[in-house]
Amino acid sequence: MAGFRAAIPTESIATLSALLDKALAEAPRLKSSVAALYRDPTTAIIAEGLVDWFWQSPIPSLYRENTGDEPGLLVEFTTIQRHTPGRSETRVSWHVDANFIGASGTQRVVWVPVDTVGRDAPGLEFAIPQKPVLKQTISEQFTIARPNGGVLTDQNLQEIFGDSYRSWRPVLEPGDCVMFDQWAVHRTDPQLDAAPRTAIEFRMYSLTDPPKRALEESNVLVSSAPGYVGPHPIHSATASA
Ligand SMILES: O=C(O)CCC(=O)C(=O)O
Repeated sequence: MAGFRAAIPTESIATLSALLDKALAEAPRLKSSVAALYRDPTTAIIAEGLVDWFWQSPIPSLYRENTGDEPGLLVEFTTIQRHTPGRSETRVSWHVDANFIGASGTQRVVWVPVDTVGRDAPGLEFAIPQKPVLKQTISEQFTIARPNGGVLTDQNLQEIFGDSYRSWRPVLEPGDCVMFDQWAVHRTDPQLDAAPRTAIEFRMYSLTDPPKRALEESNVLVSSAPGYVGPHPIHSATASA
């Protein structure tokens, strides 16, 4: 995983923050998928604005530089979260994103807060193993087939990693972001709750090494190029063949 300081210009963050405010004013919950906004005709324009914002931002280039591949956006799994002090429903315990975006493919998540996090408002906490851990171990231990849906406690983490993991709780200012893959073990920082914060996580996949899920399910919305939102192009190709 990697942190990027001042990766996104101030005026661009202001535009994003305004879009997120609009999205959350319309969404009935504090957590919302951009795909859900897209499917509702009354909020589709906000979702389109968020997808356009993504393609104009430096985030696709962060993906290219990190992976050497061309990115597509998993609109289906791009989610907005507003955390309000005292509310627990937007807190997520230890998990890996492979649980819902799938294990296969070159995937990257870029988590972008539009408020300062890590001092008063909760950001993310990562558990970084200090010894090599097989992807298979993480895949088996954090599986959605667990009774709690793959969301684990501190005790579960101890059982999996022992004492050999390090906690990383980055302080991020608006414009900073973190990038991680589907294997990164993380949660909402449980130690902070004094201020609200809004964040969006852009989940990207490789057009040349896509997750099986984006290929197999034609109802998963992606944006594989600026101006396009729909199923992964392989489905469009099949439909028009
Ligand atoms: O924004 C957060 O606090 C946690 C988000 C997260 O890790 C997730 O939705 O997978």
